[in-house]
Amino acid sequence: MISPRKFFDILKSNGISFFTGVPDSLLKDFCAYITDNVPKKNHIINSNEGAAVALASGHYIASGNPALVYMQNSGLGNAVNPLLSLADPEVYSIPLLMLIGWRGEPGKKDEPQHIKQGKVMLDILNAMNIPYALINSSTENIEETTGNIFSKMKELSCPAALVISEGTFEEYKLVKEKHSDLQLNREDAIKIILSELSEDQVIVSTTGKASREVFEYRKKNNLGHQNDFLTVGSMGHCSQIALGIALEKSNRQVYVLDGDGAVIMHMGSLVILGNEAPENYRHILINNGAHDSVGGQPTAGFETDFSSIAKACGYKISITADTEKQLRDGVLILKENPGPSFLEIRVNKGARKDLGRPTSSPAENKISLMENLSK
Ligand SMILES: Cc1ncc(C[n+]2csc(CCOP(=O)(O)OP(=O)(O)O)c2C)c(N)n1
Repeated sequence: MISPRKFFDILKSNGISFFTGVPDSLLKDFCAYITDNVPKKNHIINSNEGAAVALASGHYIASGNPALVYMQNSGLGNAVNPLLSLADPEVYSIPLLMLIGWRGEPGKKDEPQHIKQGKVMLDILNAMNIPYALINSSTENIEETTGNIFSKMKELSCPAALVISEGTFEEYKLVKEKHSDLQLNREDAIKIILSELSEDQVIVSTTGKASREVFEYRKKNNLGHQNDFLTVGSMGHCSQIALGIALEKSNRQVYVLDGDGAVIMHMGSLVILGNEAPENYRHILINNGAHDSVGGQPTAGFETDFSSIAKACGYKISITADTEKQLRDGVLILKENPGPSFLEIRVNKGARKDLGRPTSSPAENKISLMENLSK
């Protein structure tokens, strides 16, 4: 194992002083270390991994210094376009170092959404001609391994990567942790929303703990999972999955339970939703100002006026709530009025330690919802 501080010092000795990316649970201790120890202007938690590659490119163009871009391997898909059409040696030839958390590493137990990504990740890097090195808890010569990758990155003036296995970093607890003092947390909000809705309303929930909490609520109340689509992967896309359902099934109210990190990741979707304007569409944003599911790193969620954005995009109703009463009243307004409507509920970050995971597979989840929708 390596301490986040030691790894940070290795990067620093190789000239890295600018950091950007999207957090990952395997990198959470390193992300926490840089949040505490890098000035805010030199560490930007970005909307998505492609934006982070572009920001790192701009940084290099202006400073001549490569930046570090951290991400979960799920984010490689978001980054492929700017990696190949901006930073690639056959285009602008921009050196940058990616730190990629290897979820779904073959031979290790992981969730269904990570298995395929984990299996093909090195092939994707190979296909893009991106030099990389693997680092895990028993790598002894991290300094040398990192130094070699830096040399290749500089020599070829190209993106390069360090692929990080689970358990590589020692624990680091964020000192500058921001705590909000709101009434509810995400799971409280989910319970309240679901308890206010009737049986036939379709729920599409976002990536991370929100979907696990929806699953647990249904299980605990013996309600079955046939009304829910749990978006276990494809972060930022649950609102478009819901749009696809809402446009086809205009007789069903469709509720999206979204996260601030996810909405920020693909915010362009709000423009499309406002333009398509399906009356049966209700978008609920559970804003905890954090990437709670992967370590609680801050988002710009509490600094963003989402309800004004939704209104400007064309949503017919846009409400904010901070308390249980405001949330219940808000859900009632959504239920009784034509959409598309938007409700933002601000909550504290954090989740139960014993939160479970869906016990049925994504494919089973899809089939039971499809059967239900076809009735
Ligand atoms: C493209 C992509 N990048 C990163 C991740 C890792 N990831 C999973 S959940 C999550 C945080 C989501 O934050 P938010 O939407 O605010 O929901 P919260 O976890 O706070 O409930 C992240 C970064 C991912 N699954 N996919």
